[in-house]
Amino acid sequence: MEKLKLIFAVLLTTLIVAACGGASGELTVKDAWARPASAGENGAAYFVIENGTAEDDTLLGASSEIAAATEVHMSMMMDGGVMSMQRQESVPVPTSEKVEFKPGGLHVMFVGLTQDLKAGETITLTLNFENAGTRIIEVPIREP
Ligand SMILES: [Cu+2]
Repeated sequence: MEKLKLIFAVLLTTLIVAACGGASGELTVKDAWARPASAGENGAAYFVIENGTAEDDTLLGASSEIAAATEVHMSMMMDGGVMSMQRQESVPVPTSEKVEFKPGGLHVMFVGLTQDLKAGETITLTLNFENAGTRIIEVPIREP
């Protein structure tokens, strides 16, 4: 039953994309980078998601093997000028739109790094999307 549903969803997606010429037809993640940090600290990664498909998508979560937990956060300025971070259960990525993860806004947070993040090295980050599925991205570490 689940399989049938999946096949139907794939067919439907193909039809919608075929019917709508302009878009690139893909969801892409680009311009990824992460801050240098030491084991035991928290780290953060940033990137840009471009939804070139004809359907709205949703980022459902992130995972990695370099930290105790990998969470999607949003930084926001609270009353009194204090920055606060809120965990996001999901992040909408509407069709034909870009969603930027950047310092002071959305980010992927590595809570409790189990290894150092050194500038010049690269880490692997897995992003899970409702429609686009699993995306494994290479994230270079560099100074902001
Ligand atoms: Cu955070």
